[in-house]
Amino acid sequence: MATPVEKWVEEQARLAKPDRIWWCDGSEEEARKLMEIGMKKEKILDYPLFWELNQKTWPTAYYHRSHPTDVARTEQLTFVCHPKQDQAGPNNNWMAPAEAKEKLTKLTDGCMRGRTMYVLPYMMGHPDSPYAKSCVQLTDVSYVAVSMRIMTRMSKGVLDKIGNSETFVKGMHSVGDFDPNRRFIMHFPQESLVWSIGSGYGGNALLGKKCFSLRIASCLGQREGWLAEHMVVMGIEDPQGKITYITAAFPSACGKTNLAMLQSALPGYKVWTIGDDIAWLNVGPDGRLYAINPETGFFGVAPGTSMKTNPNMVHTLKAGKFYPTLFTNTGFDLDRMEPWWEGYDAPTPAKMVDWQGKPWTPGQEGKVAHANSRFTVSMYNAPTLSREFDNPKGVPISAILLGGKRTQLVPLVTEAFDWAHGVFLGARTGSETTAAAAHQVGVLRRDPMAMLPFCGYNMGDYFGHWLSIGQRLKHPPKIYGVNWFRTDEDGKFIWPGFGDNIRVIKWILDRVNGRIGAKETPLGLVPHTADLDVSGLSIPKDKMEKLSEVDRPLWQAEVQDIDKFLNSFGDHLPAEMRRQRDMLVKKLG
Ligand code: OXD
Ligand code: MN
Repeated sequence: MATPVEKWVEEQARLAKPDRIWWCDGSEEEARKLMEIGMKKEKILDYPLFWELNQKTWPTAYYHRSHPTDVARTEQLTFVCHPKQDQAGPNNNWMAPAEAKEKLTKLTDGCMRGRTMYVLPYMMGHPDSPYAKSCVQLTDVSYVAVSMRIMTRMSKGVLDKIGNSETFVKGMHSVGDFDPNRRFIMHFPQESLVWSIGSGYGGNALLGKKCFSLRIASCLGQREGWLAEHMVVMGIEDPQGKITYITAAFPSACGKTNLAMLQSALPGYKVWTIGDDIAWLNVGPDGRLYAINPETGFFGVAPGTSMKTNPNMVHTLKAGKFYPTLFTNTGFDLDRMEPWWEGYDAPTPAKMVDWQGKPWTPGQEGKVAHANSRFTVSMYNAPTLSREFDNPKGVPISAILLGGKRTQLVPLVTEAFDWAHGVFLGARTGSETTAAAAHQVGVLRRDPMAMLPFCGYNMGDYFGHWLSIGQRLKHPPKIYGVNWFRTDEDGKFIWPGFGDNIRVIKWILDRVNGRIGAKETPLGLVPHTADLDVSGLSIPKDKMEKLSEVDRPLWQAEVQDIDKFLNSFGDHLPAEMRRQRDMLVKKLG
């Protein structure tokens, strides 16, 4: 008798009509075969899917060039298909499930002709974790199959675990013909189904990542009483050897990956990495908040990654332990067969091809690497990997950092008065936009908890869900707003960022451990000047003060913009959020 997984795979194959079906087991041997196929035979683009890179300098690494129109998440083509539009909220594109399925069925009919359908059984979370979820993704491209091996725990064992159960997360993916007019990333939370067609880009195609672990999982979390968040998870070891765990949410390309494996500028402090993008947060039996990272890989932005900004990532990329490591849309040095990108420390190669395969010489206009070019690499390669990474229970969280990129207005670090105030602080967070999604760069958009593109349900209800989690926590983590990006009159960043961010984290650890006081402002608690360790930095006193300044008239204008955003959730916005807003207005005077 066919299992529910087998039945579903057969049904999808009847529609997509692949030439063959390949059940993947997640082994290295299989990944090597898939790479061979991608390099030689798989006719998906009019060039090979992979080139082998220099195995001496970049062991296990391969280069991939995407379709030129397929380089970032496409939020305008991403839909969440709840039965009612109201459930999706103003933060999501919505389509009625029946209409969405009709559209997708037409687009999928025969889309895998001449291709292989790869069946990828995988877990999000450690298989022994009570918080883990069993999933199956189908795809028609080896690039996605091997990427999923890096990013998730893929194995045959997942099929045994699912057995005769109907409860598994389904992902149907095809690159179709890459036509943006026939591209959709659709989510069906009621069925834990993601159906994505027309794109091979990570955020649109590795369905365990944003699509399941954030959009669908946030809906599951709302139902089951937990949170799926766009957060780094890390442990910070202090000079006494005590490790404190924190999470941190930032919108795409604000340096989450750098933060997750930061090389401390302060002696005696060390960062241990658990995750750089996604955290699942559960209330533990002891009333503390526990975090797991459901993923096993980094899908990080290459430009700007260097021995200066993130030495641990350079070591991770060169480690060559877990097979394979992929580079997508960077520059490509054909003489040395090496990847290269703007901001990398190695000298600029004299002759390269750019991310579109066109000859490129240093000094010429435009960048050799796409701004959103990426690496895909296993976390098991990371020298900073936490001992707790595979702990099925996760790690207890003492502080949550909520950030965005604001060149003005928002202080370097602010501690919320309490959990509910922290939820409001997160709700009003905004960021100047980046290249990880296809939209205008540099415009301010509100991005609560960095979840605007990823919350699979009405964000008004999401704030209510955060508040209800807070009520169940006996020992809630403290919540902090952080902003590394404030600039001076000349438009230069005041705070050095990168490894120096440990200074802000040290202040947070000192607060969490009750070692120091703080100064009250209308926005929350900020550091007393003497408590922020800036030894060895040369930031003038007036600039340091600017980092914690609250400009009341500017904030009054900011409140009007916050109001516009919060009001868009209508009566889904919890009364507590309005109360917090009124309190802020009163404090601003
Ligand atoms: C990512 C993103 O790729 O947030 O992590 O876009
Ligand atoms: Mn992300």
